Parts: sequence; structure tokens; C-alpha cells
Amino acid sequence: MLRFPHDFLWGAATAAYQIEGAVDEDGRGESVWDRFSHTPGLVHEGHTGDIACDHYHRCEEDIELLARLGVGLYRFSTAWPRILPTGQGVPEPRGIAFYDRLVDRLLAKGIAPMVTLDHWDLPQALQDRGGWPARDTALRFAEYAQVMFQALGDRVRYWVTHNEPWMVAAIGHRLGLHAPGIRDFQASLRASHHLLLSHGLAVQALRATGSQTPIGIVLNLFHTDPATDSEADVEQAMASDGYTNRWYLDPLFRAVYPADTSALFQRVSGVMDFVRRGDLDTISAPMDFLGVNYYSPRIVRAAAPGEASEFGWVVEKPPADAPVTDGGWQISPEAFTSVLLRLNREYGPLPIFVTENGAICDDTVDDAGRVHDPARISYLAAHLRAAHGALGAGVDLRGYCVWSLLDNFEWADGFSKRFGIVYVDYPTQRRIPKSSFRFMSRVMAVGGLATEMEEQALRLAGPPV
Ligand code: IFM
Repeated sequence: MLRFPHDFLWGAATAAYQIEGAVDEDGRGESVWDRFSHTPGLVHEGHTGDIACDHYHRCEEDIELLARLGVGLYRFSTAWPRILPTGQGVPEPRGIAFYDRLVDRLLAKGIAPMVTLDHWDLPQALQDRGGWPARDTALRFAEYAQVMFQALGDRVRYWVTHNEPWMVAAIGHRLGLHAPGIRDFQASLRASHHLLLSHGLAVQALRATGSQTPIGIVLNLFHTDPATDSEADVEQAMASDGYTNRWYLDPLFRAVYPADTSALFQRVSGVMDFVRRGDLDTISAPMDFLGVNYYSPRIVRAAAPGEASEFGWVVEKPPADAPVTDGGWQISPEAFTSVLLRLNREYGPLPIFVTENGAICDDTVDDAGRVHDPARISYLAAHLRAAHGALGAGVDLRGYCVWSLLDNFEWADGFSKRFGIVYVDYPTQRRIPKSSFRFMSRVMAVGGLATEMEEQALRLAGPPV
């Protein structure tokens, strides 16, 4: 039996735009994801978060599921446009009231709320004023954070400023595959800096209230391997690591942008005049923990002469013999361990929460009304073993959140990809806990993992949970 520490926090995670729906209710303003998903051709089959999992109206039922699962921690996000419909000004009391009730209900069930302030749903009104590439957005974020600290600060147990700033900067502003759909490297670079700056401003704002509540940021980190051990591939894997990982870790923990990545970015975009004196001190204001989202590693090779590549590298598809999820993402618990060990070695010691980890499976409901997802159980078990290994190697791992509690709106993939341990039948909004839910609830109940638990869950069958 692999036992986790007695105070290890077991949790599940969601995000506002992915589950809430009710986009026009109680004064909520438009977000960049409303605009993006309603733009034809940008999201799978035109799906939107208009209804999503209807969590806004089914919040109680979903908290009941969390309680049955046995979590000690629930990571969710507050929708900035629900609180400040235009991103600034007077807070909308009905928006605050929704989260107020949610937090109270969680606490009544003994579940610690971990609140992410920004999980990508920037108010569209702020986007219209320049969005994350504009410095002003960082200042507005700090104000929004203050509103939330004041409203919920007496009960929230962990604050998270941003979820995965790399995704917003790179996928939203360079590749344009996520909201706001911009394809401009300079905009992406500016966005990354202002996201980081706003994180630091929010940390300062929380400290200024005298609060002792821990605050951190969530990064999606990739273990990056060179495709071969050729000098060129090794060099480009290192450069790619700078782009995805060190560009965020170094300013947060060392108050400096990595020199090699800065040089590369300046070669590509020319200017970094948006970094002002003192910004890096603000960004690196000490935080209490780092949230890590881990799914999959990256394999990188040097681009061949004449091959299209903005930076000089190409991200390879997983090797033909590598295990992948139904979403095609390579499964590598070893890479997960490497990410955690590397953080400890190069940036630690630091308290870490795994704030997301999970797998896409092509789940279906069987004739008996059950959803059996052995591939997800295996994925989770393997990654829990990896997390346990990291703990044994000295990583200060405080908790683990499965992504996700519910199947939900998977951004540009709409509802076509399922990550939940609870199946959502979107036409009826019926929730069906999957066999992975049963597995995770056993893990949480005993505070660890034994081979027979996994084997039993894989055989499953049995009545619906
Ligand atoms: O669904 C997302 C989540 O919003 C952020 N992290 C990755 C998940 C899976 O793609």
C-alpha cells in the first residue's frame, strides 16, 4: 500500500467557464470565451459554454458529489465577468452571492475551497481595451482580486491567481487557437508579462490585507525530451523548455527572465520594452505554493533546414509505441515525476499542489447505465504512484486534484473530449459517476493506493455509485 501523508489534501478541480453555464444570468458580463465560442468555426461543432454542465443551477448536486467522492479540497474558479461584468467598477452582488453560497456549502461539508481567480475568462470589455497585452489589464486584475479577497477571504483556504498563463499567452495570443484568438507573437509576449505582473500585484494585495491565507499560481509544466541526443535536438529541447516552463518559473522564483529565452524572443519579436523597472520584484513576491498541472510530456527536435518553425524547434507526435490517451496525449508518469523532482531541485524547496491531472477517454454509458473507464483508472493510478515516488524523493507535495470532477467544456474541443470522473449527459444534465470516481473515492478514503484497489476498479462492474 502506498500511503500518502495523513494531512495530504485530496481534491477535484473544475473551472467556471467549463461548467457553470448561465452566461446571461444575474448580471454576468461577456467573457472572451463567450465571444470566441460564438464566433463560427473556432470551437468544435460550434459548442459554447452557454449551458455547459449547468453547474450554476446544479451547484448543490455537484457539491453532494464532491462529498460522496470524499475530497478535502475543491479547486474551482470564480468568473471575473460575474463579479465585475465589464472587468472593473462596481461589483455585481448576485455574482458574489453565488460564490459566497458555494464556499459556505463546501465548508459545511468539510471541504476546503481553493479558488482560482482567473481560469481564462477575461471580461470581453477588458479585451476590447487591449486585454492581457495591455498593462492596464494587470492593474484591473489586482482590483478584481481585492474584491474577491474582501468578499471571500475569511473562508477561502487557498487562493490561486492564474491558471496556466502559458496557455493564455501562447495558445490564445500566438497560435490563436484559444480566446481571444490572436496570432501575434509580440502580443503573446506582452500578455505573458502582464499575466505574471498581475499575479505579483494580487499577491501584494492579499498580503496588504494582513491575510495569512496561502496564495500561489498554477502552471502547466512539460517535461521536455530531445527527440535524439544530437546536439541540435538537445539545444532545441532546452530552448523549448525555456518557452513553456522557464519563462514562467524563472521570473516567479528568481526575479529574472531566462537569458537564453529572452535572447530568442528578442530575435523573433524585436522588443521587450514592456518590462518596467520593479516588475520582476513584483512578480517574484514570495508566494506560498506552486500549483502544477501535468498531463503529458513533449518531445522536441531541431527543425530541418527550410522547415516551418518560428523558433527553430518542432514538437514531435508521441512515438508510435508510446501509450496515449484517447485524446492522443502521451502517457508518461515518469515525466510527471521528473517535473516534480526538477521543481524541487531547481526552484525549491517549495510546497506544491498538483492542481490538475487526468485523462481524456471516449466514455460511453453501457446498457446498465454505467460508465466504465479503465483507461482513466490506469492513468490516475500510474500518476498517483509517480506522485508518491516524488514525495519519497523529498518533494513537498501537499495535495492532488483530479481533473476533472465533471466532464465539461474542453475549450476549442467543445464537449467532444471527456476528462471527468463523473459523466455528464449533456442533453439531460444527468451526472453518472464513472468507475474512476469509485476508484478515486477509495484512494481518498484510505489515503493511499494499493494494487488490489486498482485491480478491483479495473474489473469493476457493480452497481452505479
Ligand atoms: O480543461 C483544461 C483546463 O481548463 C486547464 N488545464 C488543462 C485541462 C485539460 O485540457
